[in-house]
Amino acid sequence: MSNTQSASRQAYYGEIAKHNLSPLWESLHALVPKEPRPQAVPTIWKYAHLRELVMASGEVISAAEAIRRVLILENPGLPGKASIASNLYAGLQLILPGEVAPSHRHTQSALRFIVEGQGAWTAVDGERTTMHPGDFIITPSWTWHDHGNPSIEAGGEPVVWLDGLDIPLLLQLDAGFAETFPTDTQPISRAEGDSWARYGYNMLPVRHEAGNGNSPIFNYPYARSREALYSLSRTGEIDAWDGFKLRYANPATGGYPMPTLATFMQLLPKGFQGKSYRITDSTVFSVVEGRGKVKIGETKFEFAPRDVFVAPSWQQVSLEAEEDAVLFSYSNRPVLAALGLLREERK
Ligand code: 1HN
Repeated sequence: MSNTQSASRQAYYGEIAKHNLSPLWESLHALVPKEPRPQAVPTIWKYAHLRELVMASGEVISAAEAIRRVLILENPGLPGKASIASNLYAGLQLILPGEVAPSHRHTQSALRFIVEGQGAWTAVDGERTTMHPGDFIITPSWTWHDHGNPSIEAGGEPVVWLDGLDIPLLLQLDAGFAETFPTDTQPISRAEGDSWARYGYNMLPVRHEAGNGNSPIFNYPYARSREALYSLSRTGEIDAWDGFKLRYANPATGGYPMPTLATFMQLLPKGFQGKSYRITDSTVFSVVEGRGKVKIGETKFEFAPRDVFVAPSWQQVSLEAEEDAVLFSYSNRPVLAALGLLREERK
């Protein structure tokens, strides 16, 4: 293209910009890529480096003042976006003995995955559940939720969990609403364990009617998930890509626990060398047990218990385990699946 041509094009672009117009042909390839080109980059957060910083947040601010005392895991490819991947939020939340994180609700769906400590509780729409490491807890869209931790005298200890939310998706959709409950803690109307008794045993209340797609179980205890995977590892066939992997389910529908977030747990037996796959759901992993390696795109990480790492959309992923390893993960798979956009390739 000659200089005069280029100059007259620039002048033209300047002219149309005044009328809120822009030339598609300059951005067509970026807007309609041949395949996903995520801005998020493969990243690991090593808990050995993070722990001290998370604990130090307890001296910087109280849970009451912070509302939620959380360090956001921000992808270096998405600076300032409070996102670990294009459509996913992740953070590490600390609650100290004697603290309460006050009750509120919002349209964002949230999951908690307990990383360290136990005995704290979360209340969701009238029922409390006690946290243990490896438990997966949900607070569906628009449910009241508050968290608390017993005092030191009552045996409380610092508790840290990974928060996973669909925040970037709801921002994109301009669908965020939030409200604060008038008191710090919400009234409790059902005994702890009520929802587990009704929905946790492959049985349902006789007149149960499927609701809005959110699971009626709100704590999926680690002991049960771990037992399922180890049982499978003794009797079932291993998957060459995933090891032994199960998806968490809404027991009333068989669907995902919440409409925007899928969750998984997998066991990679010692010596496992997984084949490479790629999939269009960006996935956040939290290491529960064991050490190993993960290759995401061209990047290789060593992982250890409590580390968090992210595999953005359509990056080749392969997993290896030096010792039995258990990984929790979450993704935006339900959204992609509902829109017919879930693609997977297994080599
Ligand atoms: C939230 O409500 C929690 O309830 C954690 O623990 C993290 C991040 C953004 C918006 C709401 C919680 C959050 C959040």
